[in-house]
Amino acid sequence: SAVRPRIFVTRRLPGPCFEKLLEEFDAEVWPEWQHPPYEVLLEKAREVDGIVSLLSDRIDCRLLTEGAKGNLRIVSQYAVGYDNIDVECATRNGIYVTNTPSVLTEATAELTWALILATARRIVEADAYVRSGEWYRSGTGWHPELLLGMELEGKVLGIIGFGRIGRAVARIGAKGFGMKVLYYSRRRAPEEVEKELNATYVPLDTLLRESDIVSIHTPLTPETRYMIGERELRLMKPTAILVNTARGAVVDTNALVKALKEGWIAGAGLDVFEQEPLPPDHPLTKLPNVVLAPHIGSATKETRERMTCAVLENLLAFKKGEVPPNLVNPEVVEKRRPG
Ligand code: 8YV
Repeated sequence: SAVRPRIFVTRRLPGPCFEKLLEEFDAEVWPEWQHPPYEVLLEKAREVDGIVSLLSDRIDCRLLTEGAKGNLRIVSQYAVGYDNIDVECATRNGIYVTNTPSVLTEATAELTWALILATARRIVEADAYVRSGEWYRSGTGWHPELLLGMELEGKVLGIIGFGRIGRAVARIGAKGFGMKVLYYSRRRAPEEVEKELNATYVPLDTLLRESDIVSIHTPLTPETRYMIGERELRLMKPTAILVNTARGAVVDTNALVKALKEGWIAGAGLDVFEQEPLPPDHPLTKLPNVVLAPHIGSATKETRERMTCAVLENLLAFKKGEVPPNLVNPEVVEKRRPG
C-alpha cells in the first residue's frame, strides 16, 4: 500500500520485526536510550498518526488531546502495563491504545521465580560472601548454620492478581514446588483453572496471613495503588517473603522498608519501584534481606523481540483500517465509527 502512516517511536526496539516496522511506516525513531523529553513527545504527537511508547513515556490527556487535533489515532505501547497512558482520555479522543500481552507472561513468571528463589535462599548474600573472600577468611569454612534460608516445597504461595502472569507463577509453584496456592483477584478464576493450579480464592487479608510467599501481579490502577501498606504488611508472617514484579506503587515503599527493618516480614524480592531508577542511597539498598532488580521482568531476548512484533501487528491492523488485536480500550471502536 502506498500510504505509510507517520509514527514516532520513542526507542529503538530489538528484533527483526523492527526492520519490518521501518518498511511499513514513515517512522521517526528517537535515537537515545534516555526517553524523549515531554516537550518533544508533545510536539511529535501533533505531527504523527501513531506513537510507539514505553512505560517511561508520559502519555497524558494534554498530549492525547493535542495529538487528536492533528492525526494521532493510535498509541502502541511496548509493554503489557499501560499506567503511563491516560486511556480514558484516549478513548474520548478516538485514539486506539494497544499493549503487548501474552508474549511476556513466561519471562515475567520466570523472573518472579528467580527473585523468590534468590530471596528465600539468600543468593545475593551468598555470592557476596564468596566473592569478597569473607568465606575464605572466615576461619570456619562450611558450617551447619551458614546462610540458612527458607524451603519452598509444600509451602503456601499467595498470588495477588490472577491474570496471565499470576497464573503462570502459580503453575510453577504448584507443579514445581508442590505449593498450595492462594489467590486474590478482581474476578474469581474458572473452577478448572483453580483445580489445575491447586489454587483457592481467598480475601486479601487471609492471603496475607497464611502465605509464605506473597507475589504481586496486578496492574497499577487507582484501586491497586498502595494496596499493600503498613496494615497489610503487619498481617504477613514474620517468616514470609514479599515479591513484586508488577508495579512499585502497588506497595507503600516506606511501610515496606519499616517492615523489613523491624522484622514484620523476612525479606523482599523487588523488580519494580515507586521511583525508577531507584536512587543508590535509597534505604532498600541498605537492607541485606532484599534482592533488587532494575525492572527486567520481560527482559529476555526472545520476549523483547516478540514484544516488538506485537507492537508491529497492532500498527499493521491500524494501517489496514482494522481493529488492532491488543486493543485495551475497545469502547473506542464505537467512537471511531464514521458518521
Ligand atoms: C516493560 C513492563 O519492559 O510490560 C510491562 O508492563 O513493565 C515491561 O515489560 C516496560 O514496561 C517497558 O515499557
